[in-house]
Amino acid sequence: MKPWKLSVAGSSTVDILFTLTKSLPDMTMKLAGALAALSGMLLLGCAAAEPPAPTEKAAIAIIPQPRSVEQGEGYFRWNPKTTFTADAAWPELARQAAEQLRQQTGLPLPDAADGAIALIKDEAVDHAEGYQVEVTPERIAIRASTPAGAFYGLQTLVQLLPPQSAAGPTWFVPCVKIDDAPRFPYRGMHLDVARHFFPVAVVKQYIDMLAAHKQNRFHWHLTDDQGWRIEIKKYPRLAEVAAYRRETLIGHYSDEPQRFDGKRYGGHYTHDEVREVVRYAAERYITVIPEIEMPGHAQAAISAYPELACTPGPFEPATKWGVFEDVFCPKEETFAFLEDVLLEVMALFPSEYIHIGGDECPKTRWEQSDFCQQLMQREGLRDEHELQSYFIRRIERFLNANGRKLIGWDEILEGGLAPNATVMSWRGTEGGIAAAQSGHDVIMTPTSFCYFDYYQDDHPDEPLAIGGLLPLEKVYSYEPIPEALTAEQARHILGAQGNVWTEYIPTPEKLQYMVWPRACAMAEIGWTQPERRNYADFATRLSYHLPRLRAWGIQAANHLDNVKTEVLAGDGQGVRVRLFTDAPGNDIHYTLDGSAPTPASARYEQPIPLKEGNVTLKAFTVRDGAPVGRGAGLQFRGHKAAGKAIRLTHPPAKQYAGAGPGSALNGVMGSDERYGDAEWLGFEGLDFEAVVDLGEAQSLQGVSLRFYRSEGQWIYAPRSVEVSLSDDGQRFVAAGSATVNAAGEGNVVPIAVPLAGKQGRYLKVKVNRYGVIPAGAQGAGHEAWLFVDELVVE
Ligand code: TNX
Repeated sequence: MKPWKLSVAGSSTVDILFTLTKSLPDMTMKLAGALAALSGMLLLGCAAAEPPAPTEKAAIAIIPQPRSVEQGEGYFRWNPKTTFTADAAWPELARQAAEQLRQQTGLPLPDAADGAIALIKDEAVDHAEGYQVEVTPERIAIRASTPAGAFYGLQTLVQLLPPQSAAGPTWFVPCVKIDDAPRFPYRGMHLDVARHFFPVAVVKQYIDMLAAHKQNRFHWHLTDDQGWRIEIKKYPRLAEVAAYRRETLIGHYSDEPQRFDGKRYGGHYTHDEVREVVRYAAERYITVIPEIEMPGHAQAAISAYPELACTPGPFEPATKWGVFEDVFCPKEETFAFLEDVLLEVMALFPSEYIHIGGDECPKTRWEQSDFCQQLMQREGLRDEHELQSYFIRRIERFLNANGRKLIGWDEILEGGLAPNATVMSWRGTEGGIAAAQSGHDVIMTPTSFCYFDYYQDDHPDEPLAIGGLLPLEKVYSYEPIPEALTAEQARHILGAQGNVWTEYIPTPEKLQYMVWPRACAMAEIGWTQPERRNYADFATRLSYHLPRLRAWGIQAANHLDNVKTEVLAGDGQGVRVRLFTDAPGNDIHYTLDGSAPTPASARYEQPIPLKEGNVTLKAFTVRDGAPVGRGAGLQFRGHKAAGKAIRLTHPPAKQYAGAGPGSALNGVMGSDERYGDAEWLGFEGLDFEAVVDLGEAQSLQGVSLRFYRSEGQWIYAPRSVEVSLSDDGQRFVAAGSATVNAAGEGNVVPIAVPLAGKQGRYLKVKVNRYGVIPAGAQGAGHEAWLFVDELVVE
C-alpha cells in the first residue's frame, strides 16, 4: 500500500483552502467547497482532458474497520458531472448527505433522478445501524434500511476518498464492496465542559468527528465543582454565579507551591444553544446524554444556592481540581431544586438516559450533619453509603416517572444500586462486572484504557496532562466484555466510551491533540468485531487517516513514526531490545554508546542483545531519507539477574502487566513519572513474590527494588521486603529483609536488602504490600495498588 500523493498540480488552491478551513472552521467549509468547485469548473473549462486513473491499487483505510471489505479493480471517477440520488423516504438525509459530499469534494454533485451516487433504502440490510457500500466504475450505491445506516455508509464513502484530490476536480474512488454493522449499541465519547468551557462551535466540531467515526453517544459533562455550564431558568444564579470561578490553577495540581492565574473564568450554554447542539447531534445520529452531577462535585451549584449544602457556607466555585467535601445535602429543598433542574434538562434533551454523576462524594459533611444523621435513622439507613444510595434512588424514581433512565458512575453501586440504573464503570471493571451480574446495563469506561486526559506518550515534550500513561496501542487493546461474565451477563455491556476530563485541557487545540487519534481507537472498539481488530493494521490505516483528520481541521497527535522499544526478557535467554514504529515503511538507525544516531549508524535488523554493563541505546526513524517522529533512548543497567528466568507467584493486574514478568528482570527502570509504561508491574491487593533462577550458585551482595507511589491514584509503597535463597529451588532459607521507608518526596521509593556475600542459585523476593487505604485518603477502604519496576541483583 502506498499513501495518497498529496503534492499535485493545483495544490496551492488546496493549501489556501486548508488554511482558510483551519482558521474559520464553521462557515469556511462551505466557502471552501464553493471555491474548490469553482476552481474545478474553471480547470475543466480550460482543459477538458480527463486525468488518468491511478495505476496503483488504492489503500482502503476505513476507521472503524468494517465487518467486510472486498476490494475490486479500478475506480469510480467522481467529477463535476457526477450526479446524486437519495431514496424519497429520506428527504432530510438526502439534503444533508449531498451537502456533506459537496463540502468534502468541492464538487457540485447535482441531484438527478437516477444519480451515479445513490442512497438506497433496502430492507434486506438487517442491522438498524448497518449498511452496504458498493463502488463500481459506473456507480456508487449505499444501501441501508434506516437513515442511520445510510448515514454510516456515507461516512464510509467519505473515507474512501483521499484527503484531497490528487487530480484536480476529479476524485477517484476505489472499487470496493463493503458490508458493515456495529458490534455495540452504545459507542460513546464524553466531554467535560465544567473544568474548561468549550463554546458551541467547538462542541459541534467534536460531534462532527464522533459522527465521522460512527460514534452514537455524546456524554456532555455539564456541571462540576469548578463550574455549572447549563442555563436553568428557574435558578438564574447558576448561570450568573455558579458558572464563574475567581481564578484557575496553573501548572499541575501537584506543583509546589500551587499557582493561580488570577483571572475570572467561566461561561454557560443557553437553552437555545443546548437545543442547537442536541439538534446538530441528532442530525448526525448522535444522542446527547447530559450529566448533572450529584450529590458530589456540586461546589459550584452550592456557591449559587448555599441553602442546598449541609453547612451555611459561603462557598465559591472551585479554583483547583480534586474532590471537595461540600456537597449537596439530602434535604427536601435539595430534591426540589434537583427535580426542577432535571425537568428543564429533560425538556432540552430527548435522550432516554440522563446521567446524574454519583461519583466521588465525600461523606464528611453528612457524617457531621444532625439533619443527615436523623434522616438516616428515620429511613433505617445504616451508613452514609446507604444515604447516598437513598439519594440516587429518589432521583431515579423521579427520572423513571418522567419516562427516563438513570446512568451513574460506578460509585452508585455503593450502599445498594437503584433498581433500574445503568452503571458507567470507570474505576476499573469490577463495578461493571458486579452491575452486569446483577442484571443492570453497563457502559465500560475504565481509567486504564479510556481516559484521554492521561498522557499518550512518556516523552518529556508531551504537553501537561493529569498523569497516567495511555498510549494509542493500549487504548486499542481494550476489550469491553470482561472475561468474568457469562454470555447472558455480557449482553448487559452496552458498549464503551472514551472520557475527556479537561482539568489540563484549556484550549480546543489541546482538546484535539488529546482526543485524536485515541478516539479513533475507541471508535473501533465500539464498532468492529474483535476478530477484525488488529493494531498493526489499525496503525497502517491510521497513517492514511491522519492527513484526513488534518484536512478536517483536527490537530491530532501523531506518534506513529516514533521509535518504540520492546525489551524482551524473562525467558532466561538474556535481554534483547526490539525497535519498531507503528507506521510501516520506516527505517530505524541506532547507536549503543549514547551518541546521537545518524542515517549512517547501524540500521536495525533484529532484536539487539544487551549484555553486561551499562548500555545507552539511542535510535531514530528515517523515511525517504529524512528523520521523522521522535527518537527513543533506553538505559540498560546490567546486573546478575538481568535476562534471567523469573516466576511470579501472583500475576500482575492485566492492565498493568508491563511487558510480562520479565519486565522485572530486564535491566531497564520504569519511568519516574508514569507507572503505565512497559516496565512497571502493578498488583491490586496482592503481594509481589518472585523466584529468580540465576543459572548457577553465586555470591550475592544484595537486592534492590523500586516502588511507585502516588497515593491520590491509590498507589502505595509496600511495608517490607524479604529475600531468601536456595540451591535447589525447593528449600529457601531467609537471607535478608528490610522495612520500606516511604518518607520523602517523589513518585519512586527505593529499597535495598543487603545480602553480604551469601550464596545461592535461586532467589525468592517477597514484597509485603501496604494493605487497605486509610480513612480520609482517596480510595479509603480499598486495597492499595503495589507497583514494582526492577529487581536488581548484585
Ligand atoms: C475522576 S471519572 C473523576 C473526574 C476527574 C477525573 C480525572 C469520574 C467519575 N470522576 O471528576 O476529572 O477523575 O481523570
